[in-house]
Amino acid sequence: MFSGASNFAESVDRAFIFIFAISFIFTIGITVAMIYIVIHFSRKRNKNPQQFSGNVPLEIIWTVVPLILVLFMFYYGWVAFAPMRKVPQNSMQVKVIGRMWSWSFDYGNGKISPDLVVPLDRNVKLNLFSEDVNHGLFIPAFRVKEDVIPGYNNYLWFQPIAKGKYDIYCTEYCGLAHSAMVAKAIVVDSLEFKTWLADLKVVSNDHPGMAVLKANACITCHSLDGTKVIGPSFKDMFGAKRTVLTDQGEKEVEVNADYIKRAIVDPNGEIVKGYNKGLMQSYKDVLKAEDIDKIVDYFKKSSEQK
Ligand code: HEC
Ligand SMILES: [Cu+2]
Repeated sequence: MFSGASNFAESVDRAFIFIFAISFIFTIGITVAMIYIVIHFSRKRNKNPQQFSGNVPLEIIWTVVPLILVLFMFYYGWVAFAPMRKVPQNSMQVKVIGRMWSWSFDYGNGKISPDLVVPLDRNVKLNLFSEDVNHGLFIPAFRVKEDVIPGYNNYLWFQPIAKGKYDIYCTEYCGLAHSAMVAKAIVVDSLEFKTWLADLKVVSNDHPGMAVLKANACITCHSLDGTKVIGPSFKDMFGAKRTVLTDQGEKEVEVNADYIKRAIVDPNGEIVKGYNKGLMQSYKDVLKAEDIDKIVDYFKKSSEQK
């Protein structure tokens, strides 16, 4: 029914289904009882109201039954949760860094990946660090979720039990592009993992400008495929016409090298019409001039090839 991909899936699902089933039964039961009472004890049928006081058997039932039910809930929850905080000695360690608004996974051998790649059937411990604000690392398919908090070394562990590609989300609202703070957890067999881990070259043959865009998380706000995210898409940008708002009013500009440099160094000087001011920060002190040249070159090339 549910496809869990880690050792925790079964116990977490059991707790979930148990609590869900009880809630479901009670929702139906309470609604039916309410409808029955409204009809059966209506004024039409009971001209003279009666007084009741106390009913010991009833009080015992509605105290003891819920008590037993919540104790079972606690039991199933505890059985699922306790092992999550006991990390096996032989776990492979990965350092996870969360920042506004991207994840990276550092394997300690020089390999830093934007996605979490893990070997099947191996225990994996994730050490969670934040560079700025609170984030939450959530891998639904593994049924694990922990807060990623600056100054507090949180962790989680799991053992992947099914190969595949699963979603990773951030579950603490961490600012504007919070919902774009996603990644993938990719479970591969151990041989494939070893090859992947040992390969320290940049695997893709990205344009150097693309590497700068990725490293600075520009593509959290700017898509490459034409969709509007928080900022305008980078697709076919070079040479296009833009209406921008400046302090002097609206004007028409062509996207060229100068415009792109201005947009990166002083993003609020000219605002593309239809977008908001103050969202993009200046990258004046972040990017070197040569990085900006690489970006400009990338935009030029990617807009030419159709
Ligand atoms: C927090 C979201 C965000 C991030 C991160 C971001 N931008 Fe932007 N960017 C925007 C928004 C919003 C606009 C439109 C408003 C404006 O013109 O300032 C924009 C506009 C632009 C424009 C003008 C686009 C056009 O179609 O005319 C360029 C070029 C640009 N950004 C480049 C970058 C680069 C390069 C980076 C990374 C170094 C980056 N942006 C990071 C939000 C972002
Ligand atoms: Cu976040």
